[in-house]
Amino acid sequence: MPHDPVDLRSDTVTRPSSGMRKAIADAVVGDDVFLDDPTVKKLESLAAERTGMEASIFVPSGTMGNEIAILCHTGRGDEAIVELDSHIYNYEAAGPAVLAGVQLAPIRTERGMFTVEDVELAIRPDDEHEPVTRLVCLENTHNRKGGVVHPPEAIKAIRDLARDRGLKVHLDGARIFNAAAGAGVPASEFCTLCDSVMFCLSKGLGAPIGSILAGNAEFIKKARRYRKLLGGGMRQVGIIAAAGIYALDHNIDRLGDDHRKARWLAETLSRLPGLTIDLESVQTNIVVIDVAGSGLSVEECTNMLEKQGVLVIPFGRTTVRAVTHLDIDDEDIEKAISAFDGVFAQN
Ligand code: TLP
Repeated sequence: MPHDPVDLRSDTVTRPSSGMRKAIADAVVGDDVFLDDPTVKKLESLAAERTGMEASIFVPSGTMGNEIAILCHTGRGDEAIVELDSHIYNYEAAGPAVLAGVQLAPIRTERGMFTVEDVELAIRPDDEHEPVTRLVCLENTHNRKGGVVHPPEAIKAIRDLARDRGLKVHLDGARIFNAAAGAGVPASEFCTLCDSVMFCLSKGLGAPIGSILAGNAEFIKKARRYRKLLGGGMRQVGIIAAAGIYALDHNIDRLGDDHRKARWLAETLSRLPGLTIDLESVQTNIVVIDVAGSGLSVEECTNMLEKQGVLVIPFGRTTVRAVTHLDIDDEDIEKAISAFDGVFAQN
């Protein structure tokens, strides 16, 4: 029988473990749109506790969580400040424009976090010709910048300015528990600095579906209405929430191991001819590999690696991305290294 490929395309590819499947099978459920599902309620209160926020709501995806947050914090014609390489700006199908009627003001940064001065310069004056700046969106860890962690101090500086200027702060914390493991602090240290935070259960935490949006009780009440509007009100969804509870209980403490494997992979691959890796940015479970020096195109690289049983994704004109996660063990990393070796060593 052929072996499963070593799948490093994303930490979204994990499959529920047998323990998680048992939790799913045993879940007590009810109709969550009637607020009747005890397992969803349990997940939402556990997620609020872990983020240090007052309340939370279970949503089908990270994208929906981010978009609901933007809908809650803004009105038509407002502007939100985002990072140029952020998920919200690049990968949410222009949701803020389509759904909220909000214009995005992207700021280019080196590693994914703007300085206070960057934000200060982007805030619009009170002038009827201009949009009203209403929201600042942060991303931590920063996906396109290679999983970089921004410490709570960096967020606090921006939060202080935002408060001063009457702006809300939303954190796209799809991988906030990776950020927490990377910085060695609880996730709540990042989250409580913000007005809202979204995190994904379906990435490094290993659940098959689902994300959480957290904030104060008033914000979550509003979010519940927008979730309904977007078609995200789900029924006996305790069946999925049970996987989320399992993920929060079992799969957070092990994230450091994914980070160790990413570091090992990055350091080894960086020594191969034709590959360039910014090792400073490899702080969590993401490795961005620039293949320009190999003379091969990104497509040629991904195809050749696939033939050797290793999956990575194109991540830019000359870069591919490899992500470690709970279905990748040490042997998989060894296999990945030898596949890269096969493609690039004699290239
Ligand atoms: N990221 C996915 C792809 O969409 C790129 C991945 O494989 O990394 N915020 C951040 C920072 C994300 O990385 C993602 C997903 C999301 C939001 C959206 O989450 P989902 O996929 O649940 O909508």
